[in-house]
Order: sequence, then C-alpha cells, then structure tokens
Amino acid sequence: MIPIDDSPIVRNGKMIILAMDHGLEHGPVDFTEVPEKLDPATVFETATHDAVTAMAVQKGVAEGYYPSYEDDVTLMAKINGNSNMWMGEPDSAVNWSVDYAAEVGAEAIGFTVYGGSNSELEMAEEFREAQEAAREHDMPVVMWSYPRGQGLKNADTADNIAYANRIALELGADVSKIKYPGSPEAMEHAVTCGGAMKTVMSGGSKTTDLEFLTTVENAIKAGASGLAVGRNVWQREDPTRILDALELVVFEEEAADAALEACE
Ligand code: FBP
Repeated sequence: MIPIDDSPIVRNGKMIILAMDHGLEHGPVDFTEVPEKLDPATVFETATHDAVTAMAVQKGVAEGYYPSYEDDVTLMAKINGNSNMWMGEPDSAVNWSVDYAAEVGAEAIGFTVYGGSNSELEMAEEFREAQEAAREHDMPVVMWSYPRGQGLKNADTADNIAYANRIALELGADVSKIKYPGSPEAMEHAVTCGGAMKTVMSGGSKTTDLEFLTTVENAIKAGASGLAVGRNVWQREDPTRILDALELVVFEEEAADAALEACE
C-alpha cells in the first residue's frame, strides 16, 4: 500500500468510483430497463458529476470514449474481467496491460481477485505483475476483492468478506472494494482487517434511494472510504440526483434521509 490521498481518484480522503464494466461482466441484461445506457457516452456524461472521483471501464470503452472526456473524467482502467458466459471456476482474463492503460490515460488500475477460487493462485500472480507495473507509473491499484469459488458454499459471509479485505491488504492493494457484509459491525470489522488501506463498498444491484443511501451511510460510519458503484447510479432515471445525495453522504457524512431531502 502506498499513500494515495494526493491521487486524483481521492477527494478529502474519500472516493466515489463509477463502474461501468457491466456489459462485459453481466451482459446487455443490465441495460434492459435503461437501453440508452448501452451507449457508454451516456455514462461518461454522468461521470462528469463532481461527486465522481474516477470512472472504471474496460479497455475497449476506454479507447473509444475516454478521449472525449479526458478533461472532465479521471480514468480507472479495469484491466481484468470476463463475461457471464464463462462457466468455469471464477476467474478473470487480463485484458490490457498497465503500460497500455497508462498510455490510454488511466490514473488508476482496477483488478479483480477471487479469493477461494481454484484460480486464486494465478489471479494473485497476475495481480502481482499489475501491482508492480502500477508502481512504476505511480498509479494506485484498487482490488475488487470477492470471495468466490466452488469450495465456498456461502461466499458472502461477513467472515469471508473480512478475509477478502485482508487479502487485498496483504497482496498490496491501495484500495479494496468489498461487498457490504450486512451490518455496520461486520463492515467495521472488515475495514479493520484492511489496516490503513482504504476500503470502499461495492454498490450491488439497484435498490430504493433510501435503502441504498442508508447502506452507504452505514458503510461510511463503519470506516469505509466511499464506494465503487455502477447500477445504483446509472440504472436510475436521474443519476444526477443520486450522485448529489451520495456526495453529501460520502464527503459530508450526512445522514441518508437528510441527504435525500436536500436533493428534492
Ligand atoms: P455495481 O455497483 O453495479 O454492483 O458495480 C460494481 C461492480 O463491481 C462492477 O464493476 C462489476 O461489473 C459488478 O459489480 C460485478 O458484480 P458481480 O460480480 O457481483 O456480479
């Protein structure tokens, strides 16, 4: 872990990473209710909101769309990923190198590691290569750290999520992105397992405004440094409004209901 408070992906110690790699990870099904968002430019527009400290995308989307937004958006290169059509053990192909990501304009790297997968060892070795290359470019590395594999019956237990956060610290991530483990106490424990590394909450599937913001509020109170979110922002009819509210909850540490009221 290196100090990253001066990185453009961080604002006052916190961050809101807007993720849009779902076309690869989940497929067009995530866009059924919002077909206009199949055009990545629409989500890049959303990422120009002040609250967003970085936008995480895969290579093809970065190459095609980032050049039009390089003055307004901080690019995080999500360098591994795979489709939902893959039926093997959880794994993730490395789709672009850190050097090439830097050439495209990335200021940070995103990398998935599935602790507990039969592919975990290869993924850890690929992470080592990416993490050390990122150091050469002075780019922070965010690990999407998920317990996932055939040997894990209940992958998302609070203990497994805390373990995933510790794996991120041990392997040298600067930020770890974990699922909310279900309670503020469990989140606090997971954050503690990450030591001084920053932990951010994963957005998850779309819920109501209040439910989503309350979970974010609880995560922040538990010591999280923000969130990496996709569907809960860009699947909404009005992504600007939820980002206005998120800005208050994450950076101003306001309560969810007060933030929503302020954004009416
Ligand atoms: P969401 O906020 O929509 O969950 O996005 C965050 C993210 O990590 C994306 O980067 C990724 O595509 C997706 O979640 C993967 O979700 P899962 O692996 O749980 O299906």
